[in-house]
Amino acid sequence: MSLFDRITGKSPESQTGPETAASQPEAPKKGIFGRFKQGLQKTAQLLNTDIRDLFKQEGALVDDDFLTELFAILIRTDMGAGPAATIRDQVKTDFRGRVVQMNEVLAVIKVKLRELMEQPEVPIEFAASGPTVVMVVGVNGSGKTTSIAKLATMFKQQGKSVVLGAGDTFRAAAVQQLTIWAERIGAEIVTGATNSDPASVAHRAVARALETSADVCILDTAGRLQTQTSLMQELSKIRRVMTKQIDDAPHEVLLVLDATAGQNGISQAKGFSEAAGCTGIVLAKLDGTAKGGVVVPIRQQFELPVKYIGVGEQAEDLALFNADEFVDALFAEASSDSA
Ligand SMILES: Nc1nc2c(ncn2[C@@H]2O[C@H](COP(=O)(O)OP(=O)(O)OP(=O)(O)O)[C@@H](O)[C@H]2O)c(=O)[nH]1
Ligand SMILES: [Mg+2]
Repeated sequence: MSLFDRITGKSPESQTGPETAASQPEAPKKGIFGRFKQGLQKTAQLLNTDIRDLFKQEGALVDDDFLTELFAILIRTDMGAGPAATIRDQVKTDFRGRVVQMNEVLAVIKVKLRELMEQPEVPIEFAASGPTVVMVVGVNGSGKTTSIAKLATMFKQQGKSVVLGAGDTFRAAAVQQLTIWAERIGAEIVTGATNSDPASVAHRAVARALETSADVCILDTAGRLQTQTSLMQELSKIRRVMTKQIDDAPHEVLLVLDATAGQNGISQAKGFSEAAGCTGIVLAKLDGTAKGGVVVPIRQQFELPVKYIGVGEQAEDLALFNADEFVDALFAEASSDSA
């Protein structure tokens, strides 16, 4: 079984990556908690196994060693030293010198974690009239194109019509990747020649969305670093082109972050979010990491809500971020079936 199979519990037959396309049967739909659980399995495993190890059947004495060990476990989820210390200190305040059961400690950890990552659910905000224009940005390989496929799938499921713009004109393969997804999803796609101006693709994509009265227009962009000044300026040019056509476009600029990059990789994207005028975050690849705690520093460092999380490579592996469900999934046991 591949790593992916083990993470998702899906049989190879039920996988429908872009290459294997339309003839495959749809994978059974998971509820929202199921998706969180699936995506957070690795982090949940770390938390559950390691925290469980701290306890014997009769409970555990909350002493300095216990607190140090608990701190180390929390740090391993990449939540950062500050938040891990906050949680440890709460456990210390509540239980120091007492023998306690695991569930008592877990309850305190969960309450604190919820506080640390609290935010309301923030789905894409649709324009009052006309197409809603969404631009998707981020560093190379963070999961932009796949997240666009997932968002488009979600919109189609909501009965909306979607135009995709293949604004990553650097690589022919990037256009091809989005084209395959578009065919599979049933979305129209606007492309440009390799190395052509992405702003021109953006212009044509928005024009097409207006022409066809599409509900949503999503523009892919090439991966870039905040330090690449000319590439960052290119993003501004793309924005201007869109605004010329629709006053308040782009309505959303989503920054796609790679959860497997860990805390350092993510703090690099902070300047990016400001430079590109981002409105929200999509945290991709949470299923590939035990560092699901990284949502905590993201919530603390960015002035942006986490809108969606990516929990797999398939079109339906996207979930609206909900802090409470997220924390529950972090501590869900692998055996309990809540999908
Ligand atoms: N496991 C997992 N893999 C993901 C997820 N999102 C994207 N990927 C994989 O990550 C890799 C890169 O994804 P892309 O969507 O191509 O990333 P990108 O940001 O468009 O990359 P560039 O266009 O090269 O900058 C692909 O192999 C995707 O299948 C996710 O949520 N979970
Ligand atoms: Mg891409």
